[in-house]
This record gives sequence, structure tokens and C-alpha cells, in this order.
Amino acid sequence: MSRIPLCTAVWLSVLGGPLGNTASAALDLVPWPKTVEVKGGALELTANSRVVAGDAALLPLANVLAGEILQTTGRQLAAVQGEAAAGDIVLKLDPQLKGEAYALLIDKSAVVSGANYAATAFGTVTLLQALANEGGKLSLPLLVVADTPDDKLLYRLNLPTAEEKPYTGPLTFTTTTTVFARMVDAAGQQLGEVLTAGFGDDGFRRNLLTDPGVEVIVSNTGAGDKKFITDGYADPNSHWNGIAQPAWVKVKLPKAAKINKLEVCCWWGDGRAYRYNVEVSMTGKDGEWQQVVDMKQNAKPAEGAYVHEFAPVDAQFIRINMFGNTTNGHNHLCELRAFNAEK
Ligand SMILES: [Ca+2]
Repeated sequence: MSRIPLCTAVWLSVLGGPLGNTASAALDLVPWPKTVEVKGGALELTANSRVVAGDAALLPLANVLAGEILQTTGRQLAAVQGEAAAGDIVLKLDPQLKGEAYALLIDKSAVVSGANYAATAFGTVTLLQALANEGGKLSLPLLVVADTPDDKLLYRLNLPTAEEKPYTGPLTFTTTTTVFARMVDAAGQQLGEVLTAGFGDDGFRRNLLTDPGVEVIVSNTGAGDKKFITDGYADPNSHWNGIAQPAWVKVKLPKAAKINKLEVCCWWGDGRAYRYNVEVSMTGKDGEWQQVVDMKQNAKPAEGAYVHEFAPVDAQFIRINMFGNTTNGHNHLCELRAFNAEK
């Protein structure tokens, strides 16, 4: 039985993965926005360019975008909140926009606007796709884009009797369930295949790491945001990325548990394999850690979660030490889950 959460499929289907280096200036936007006006010319991103959040609520998104730009181009832009200057990428909240609509205006700066975090995030995906990297020179074509993503994910449980519903958030199951999900466009036409995921009775154990009181400590600020490690969503585009060695994440549970399963979600999309090991401890003190997972030589490509099951072990601390991946030295972690051996 698969335990891949449905939310993984949502984000993968809607957003796609980060692009590789875009050597061509040709626009290749997927999905193509509702309106795109190409002005001619380009905005160059210089050493002074930043990702500026016009609102505190968008600072995490600014960090995510800076992380994605680093990942796809090797260029680190500062992510800050405050006043923007020419040459910056600017994220703004615009209450005039409705729902998931966003606007992207690239002129003397690149401004992405949406009514909320999610809408603005859609705009940043389009911006990333438009970003050109020619010999290390980063630029954005001068554009005016207005878009309203209207793909929807519909699901039904245990065909054929259940009613089809729009997916709006994580689903919880307490009985054996099969989920059928499909993406449709604004006209109701199905996009891609029907996704199927089965959730069987292995105890319906909760992920301990989304419990209140869980503390997450990271070795370095890196890129992205550590909050994504235990937010309950395995979205590869929202992650912490420990760039420098040592790169580790230490999680303290509010109380000790008997753990026998871990799921490690890094980043996936291009066949890369991540390398790490996981240790557990009752005290968190040096010399009192026990390795339960050894993936230091891993060659298996990341695709959703790496699932690790082992003999039950008492632990209050979990530490993942990360050693890069087969593509680069980055250490993305978009979700870490730990499961109690006991119901
Ligand atoms: Ca996450």
C-alpha cells in the first residue's frame, strides 16, 4: 500500500519541478498563462539584485524563490523584506487580484503580485520558467503576464459509489481507502492520468513530527526555510536546503517514542539520489546516538519519500546528516516523518 500523501500529487501536478539551467531566452511557460505580452529586451539580474518581499507574509516565499534560483543557476540572491530597488525581484500582495490569479510585470524590476501567498507562488513559478542563464548571466525577458491558474484536482474515494469532490487539503483516513484523483482544466477536460493511491490498515499511524511541541534545529540557515521540514506537506519546491557542510537537521520530540519507521523527502524530478544517514538518541548528547538508516552511498533516485523501516528503538531525538546528492552538494529536505511502532 502506498503512503504517498495526496498533497504530493497536487503540487507536482500543478507546479511541476524546478527547471534546469535555461540557456535559451525563448519563452517556454507551462502552463501558458492567460495573457503574455513580450516587450522586447531584458532585465539583467546583477550581484545587487535581491528577492524582496513587500509583505512579511511573503518572506518565506522570497526565501523559497531565492533557493530555487540558487538551485537552478548557482547564483545566490539575498531574500529580504522591505523596499525594493531597480533590478530586484519583488513579491507583493495585491488584494485587487482574486483567488489564485497573479500578475507578473518585468520592467526595471520584476514584480510578482497575488492576493495571497499561494497565488504569488504561482507567479514565481512562471518567473522561474522565464529566467534565462547564458554563461552565468541571468536575465528575465521584459514581460507583462496576467494569469489565473484554473487547473483543479478532483478526487473520489473507493470507486464507484463515492461522490467526486475538489481537493482542498490533506485527507485523513481511519479505514482502508483507495483514492482516485484527476486534474482537470477550466473546461473540465482531464489533464494526464488518473492518480491512484491506496491507504491500508497498518495502524493508520500518525506522523509524530507534525505534533505540537516538536523542535527543529538545523546546522545552517542554508536556503529555503526549516519550517517546511515538518509542515506535513511533501512539496519538493518548499524545502530547507543545507548548502554548507556539515548539513544536518535535529528534531526533538516533546516526549520519547518507540520509532520503527522514517520517511525522508528530499527533492526529486531529475533522477538525482540523495545521501544521508539518520541517527536517534534518548538524550541528544554527543556519543549517545545510534544510527538507524545508512544512505551515505545511496544511488537510488529520489522520488517522493525514501521509506525506512527498522527494529523499534526508543528515541526523543532524531538527526539526519546530509551529504549532498548525485547532482550537486545541496541537501534539500522538504519533509521528514517519523512513525511510532505502537498505535
Ligand atoms: Ca514540507
